[in-house]
Amino acid sequence: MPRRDIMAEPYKIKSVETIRMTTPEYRQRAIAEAGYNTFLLKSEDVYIDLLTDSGTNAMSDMQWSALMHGDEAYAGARSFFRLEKAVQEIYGYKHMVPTHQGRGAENLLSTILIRPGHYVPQNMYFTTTRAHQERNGGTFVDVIIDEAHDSQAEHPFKGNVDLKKLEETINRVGPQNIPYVNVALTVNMAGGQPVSMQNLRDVRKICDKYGLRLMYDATRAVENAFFIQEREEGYAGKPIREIFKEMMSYSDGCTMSGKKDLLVNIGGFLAMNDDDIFAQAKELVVVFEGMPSYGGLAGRDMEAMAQGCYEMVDDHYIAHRIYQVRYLGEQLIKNDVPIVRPVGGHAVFLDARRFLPHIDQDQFPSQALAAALYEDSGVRSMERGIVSAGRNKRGENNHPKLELVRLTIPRRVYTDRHMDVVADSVIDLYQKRNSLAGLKMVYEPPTLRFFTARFERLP
Ligand code: PM9
Repeated sequence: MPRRDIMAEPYKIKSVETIRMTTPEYRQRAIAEAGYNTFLLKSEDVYIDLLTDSGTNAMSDMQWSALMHGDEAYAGARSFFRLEKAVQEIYGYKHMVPTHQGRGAENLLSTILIRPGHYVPQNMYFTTTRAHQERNGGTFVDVIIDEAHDSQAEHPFKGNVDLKKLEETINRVGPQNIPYVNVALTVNMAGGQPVSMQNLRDVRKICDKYGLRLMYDATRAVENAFFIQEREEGYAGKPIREIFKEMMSYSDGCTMSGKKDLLVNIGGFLAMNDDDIFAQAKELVVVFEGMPSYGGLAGRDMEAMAQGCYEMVDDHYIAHRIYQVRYLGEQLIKNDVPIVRPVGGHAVFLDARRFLPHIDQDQFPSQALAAALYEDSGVRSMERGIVSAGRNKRGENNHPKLELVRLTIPRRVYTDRHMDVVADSVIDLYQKRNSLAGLKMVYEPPTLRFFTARFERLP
């Protein structure tokens, strides 16, 4: 058991994967060839991969052995029923439709419920979620509290919905034009910031008052449950599994990317209590994904997800996960590197506006910083700023207040020593920040441009 303040990994290592060391000259060439976009690097050229925590999890021995129990029947597979039971037990929803990943669930939900002229209030946008809302003619409305847009504002629940903004939105556009209120747990683009239980209850009350559905993006909801246990009155010492179930009980369903909380490499689901939405989701899933009993997944993937449902709510596992992210964040804070405060659930976010104040937002400071970090140490991170924010309906660049680089920690993959290497490189870079230059975009795809856009370095 942990003694004093030392928190070691609550697991031991059974299999290892060698990672490759490269030289600075090699990395300079590699990032230039990748158009200064870390998404376009080859993973074998990366030393520590903090691009994302999505699908990059290390599975447990129990998950690997569950793979062998995969029932690969085309229809009615045993593995589907095991996943359904796990979702019902842990999340508490009545129905579940598997999808190949989170955006598969977003596609189903948005196609079923959103019509042109609709508005979807949400606690900050997420890239793929908003893309599906817009594809179906909807408009995303940001109803997160103002503090979420300020990287330095210390607030225990920076992901909270601003109840006043939510009610004003409902009254402005009319409840009949709101197919559902969407609450993300935690809020990725705000820095992995949580939502309090009280806020979820309050949002539920407002939804009930206007007869609105409340859907969650439950992608990192276990991390959210940890922050409630740690910070909210009445939840200290309460098992994560109970807190998690209570959180879910205030909603009508969720979209879920299993590639995060569920500790797997692929998978997702759409869950709901409503029989009619379930019927429609089953009809639609066959068009996009596959039979409602596999939704684009192999039986073995559903087995691994089902096992992940139980492992993710283990109190020791989630405490260590959050601790490791914080361990990295605190090293940076100690060295005055500007990061989003407080440190969130899945990542440490560098504040590129403060890191590189000499680079204008239209010269992509976060993209430039992510490229420089790779060059410095082979650490791969991700831009979460003006490139990710895309363009508005008039075709102009959105200018988000947060201009960030995300150092995302995969679950159960790296040790604290890896975190030391990352911290060392970021601190070094901060000390020579004045030598970094901005970028110009030379290729821009029409949607979700951050994945494949290309850049050149400005002199
Ligand atoms: N998130 C991430 O790296 C992977 C794609 S974007 C680079 O953070 C939320 C809150 C997410 C998310 C994916 C999805 C989509 C929905 N909601 O990637 O389709 O963070 O499984 O999930 C990514 P899928």
